[in-house]
Amino acid sequence: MTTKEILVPDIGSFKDVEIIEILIQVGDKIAADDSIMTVESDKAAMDIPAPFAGTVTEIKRKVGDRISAGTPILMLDCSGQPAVGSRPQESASTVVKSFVPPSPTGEGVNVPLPSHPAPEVPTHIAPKHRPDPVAAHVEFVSGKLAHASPSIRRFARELGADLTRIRGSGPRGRILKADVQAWVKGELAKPTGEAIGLGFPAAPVIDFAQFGEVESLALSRIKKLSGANLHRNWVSAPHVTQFDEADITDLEDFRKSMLEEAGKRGVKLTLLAFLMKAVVNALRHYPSFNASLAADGENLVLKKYFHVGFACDTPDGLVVPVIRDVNKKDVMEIARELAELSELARERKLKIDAMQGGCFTISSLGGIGGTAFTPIINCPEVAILGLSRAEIKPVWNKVTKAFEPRQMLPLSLSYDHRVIDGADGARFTSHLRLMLSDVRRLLL
Ligand code: CAO
Repeated sequence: MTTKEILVPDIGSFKDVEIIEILIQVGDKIAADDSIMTVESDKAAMDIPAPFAGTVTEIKRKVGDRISAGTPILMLDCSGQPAVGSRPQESASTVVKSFVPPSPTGEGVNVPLPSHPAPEVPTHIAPKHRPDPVAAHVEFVSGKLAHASPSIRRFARELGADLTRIRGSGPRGRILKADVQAWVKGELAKPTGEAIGLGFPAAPVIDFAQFGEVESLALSRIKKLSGANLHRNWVSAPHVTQFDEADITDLEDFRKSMLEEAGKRGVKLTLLAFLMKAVVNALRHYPSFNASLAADGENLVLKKYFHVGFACDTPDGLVVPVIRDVNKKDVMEIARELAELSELARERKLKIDAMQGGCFTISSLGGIGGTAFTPIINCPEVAILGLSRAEIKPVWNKVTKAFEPRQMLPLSLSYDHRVIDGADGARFTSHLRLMLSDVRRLLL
């Protein structure tokens, strides 16, 4: 066994520099010029390459130690290596790459290229290894500087990882090998939503703990699923939200007058049940709202059935049960089904088919509060109706020429502008206003 002690080669002005990373382990078989460790001065990082091939038998230094030219760093078993000793250690080529530490506010800001001294390159470096004075030490993409040692840059390059998108967990935010590996794993695990070619810049990875105490809470399965769908729907369908108000004073009087009778039949007669009927009436008048874009993007599939979904808030997140054939059911039956499906949803007993086949969705936040919101279309449906809290407001009566207190229900209709024009959006909510202002019309 021919064991050689490896000393730090002449590294120019790099004296008493700190080892920031050891890139090999005892037992590793390394080739000549493989990086052994990375050292860092206050203005540059540098990889120390192996002068010959061999097997590492001992590592004499650890991360944090300070070294200069001549410091023993490694024992290398060079048995069976033809080139052993054929190349003086002093002539080992050294790849020098400097970095510029990221500015504390550098993210997303168009940072100008820093003017800093060219790295001091040992004179014995072979020309092919001489780094470009700027390009080799700075990853400069999208105005962000990455702080990583040359070996990590090489590693990232091999994996096709963009260092500017990786947050370093090392000292002063330096990117470590583990950061690159974690980033690549994260990228591979991402849903393939990027298939629709949106080309968003990645959101910055922020360590919130640096600002104060934090706690990590896993998202529920429903939240993860609905989140991905909501995101896709929001970006793939051009949304427009039409706001309106419906006078439900008479409807509410009627509903309240029926509460006792409904109660005797075991039904909680809610406003939402009437809204379902009013929506189906409007869908009949405006068939493009009861439609989906065909996959070819060239046709509209008009539906002759009227299945209406309703957003239901559960402890695990949002689900959308669907009431089938609303046109064939009376308000009592709808109210009963609303209650049954909501209960099943909250007990996590809703079957998949109870959430399929919807033509249109109603999202009611009226029981909670708010004046208006922009609901996200439940694609492939083309419209969704949001309901906010009904309030008594002064409304001008043209006949009596006086303000009257009326109960007004805020409507927020989001629609897919690829399918529905703004004029039809306004017509649809006007139709709903008409239906809701005179409950008798729902019978027609
Ligand atoms: N204005 C004023 N009061 C309203 C109202 C409105 N628009 N809508 C409901 N209310 C009242 C009800 O009359 C009821 O009052 P009482 O208890 O005095 O009878 C109370 O608010 C509670 O109603 P509710 O919300 O339990 O019942 P509902 O039939 O109106 O709604 C359901 C059922 C399932 C839609 C609802 O429970 C729910 O989950 N809403 C949240 C939906 C949601 O999260 N949407 C957001 C989706 S986008 O993220």
